[in-house]
Amino acid sequence: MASNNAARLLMRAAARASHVTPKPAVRPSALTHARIPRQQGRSGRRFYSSEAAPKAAGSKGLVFGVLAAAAAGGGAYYLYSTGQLGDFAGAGFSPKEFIPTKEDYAKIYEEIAKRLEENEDYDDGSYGPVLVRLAWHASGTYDVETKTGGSNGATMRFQPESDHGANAGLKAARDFLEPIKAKFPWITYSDLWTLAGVCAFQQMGGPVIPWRPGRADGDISACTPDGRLPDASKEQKHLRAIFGRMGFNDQEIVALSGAHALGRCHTDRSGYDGPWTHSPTMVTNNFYEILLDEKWNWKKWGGPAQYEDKSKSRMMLPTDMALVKDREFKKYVEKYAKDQEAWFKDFSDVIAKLFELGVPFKQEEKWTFKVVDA
Ligand code: DDH
Repeated sequence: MASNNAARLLMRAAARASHVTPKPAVRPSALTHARIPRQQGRSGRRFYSSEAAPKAAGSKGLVFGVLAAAAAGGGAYYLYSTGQLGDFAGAGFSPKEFIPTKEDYAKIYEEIAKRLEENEDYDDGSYGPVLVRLAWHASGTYDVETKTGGSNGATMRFQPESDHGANAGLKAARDFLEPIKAKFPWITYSDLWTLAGVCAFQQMGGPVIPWRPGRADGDISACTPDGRLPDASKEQKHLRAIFGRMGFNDQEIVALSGAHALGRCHTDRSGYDGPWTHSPTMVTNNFYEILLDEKWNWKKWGGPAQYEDKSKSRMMLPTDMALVKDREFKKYVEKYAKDQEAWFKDFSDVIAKLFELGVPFKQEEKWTFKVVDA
């Protein structure tokens, strides 16, 4: 994506990586050898507030419930009020039937995009990576056999799912989206979380991802059992079992894993530590490049077993390394390392599929949203 937005992101990533004035012509992979300092002491810890969890659908304080209507096209929504509609008078809708259009969802996309970097002290300066992880963890619980789990329902709002080990730290993403949900109460949490994932990925320089609305929020009874998301300490057999249960093949597993170009591990969330790449707020195929090109050693520390590169500034999980240990997986790692466009295309297809697992859409048409110059 040679957009201005991508160029801007690249410059910021370079600035963060080197603390020198960025040169606009730097290629993402050229950042590979720059060292990004661990942001000790100014991480996002303060953001996982100890406030009460967002109120659950059906709970006493909920102002609106939103029900996807059975109407053809699935675009009609009805708003139910508990008498506080006046609070939302400024939000531009009335208690009547409200049928959101693509433009209404585009407004939400824009709002998320504008706020992604509102707090430069949060992690590497963007909520983008943690929003992508929220959308993935909401969707990756799907079980193709029982047709349970998936993004429909947004059941991570409830305990026990919010407390599942794999979801540690995602409160930061859910809390980030609360003011947006308050401003646009007609969107379901499950549509909002996946739209936020799409928005974050695109805004960080990734490919366009088709998306459509139609997810309904579930209740606590739809929470999925613990253990449906991957365990980072495991290897290829586990990856095939977990992603196979969602309905993904080897190529799709490898394509999805490239999302680890983004973000970082946090010792107080997963226990692991550090970013995968030197440009953690920018979507590139750098994850595959360094997986192949760098020399990875076990990190000597008291934490869980993970790999680090020679400069000790980047990390890999055991599940990441499985992608080059396994011959079938490695073929795709090599392909995506060589060809970012091929990865962008495959990633767009597979993430769109992931975000739609198990959703009974009424709307056939998928929409794409333009990258916003935020
Ligand atoms: Fe991941 N991921 N992920 N991941 N993931 C973590 C962070 C992020 C695994 C484990 C971890 C995907 C696949 C896997 C993102 C996106 C995606 C962390 C660190 C662990 C651990 C959490 C923390 O400490 O904050 C494992 C295991 C797998 C696997 O087996 C394949 C996929 C498929 C995606 C995706 O989006 C499609 C992102 C983004 C992050 C960075 C989050 C952040 O806050 O930064």
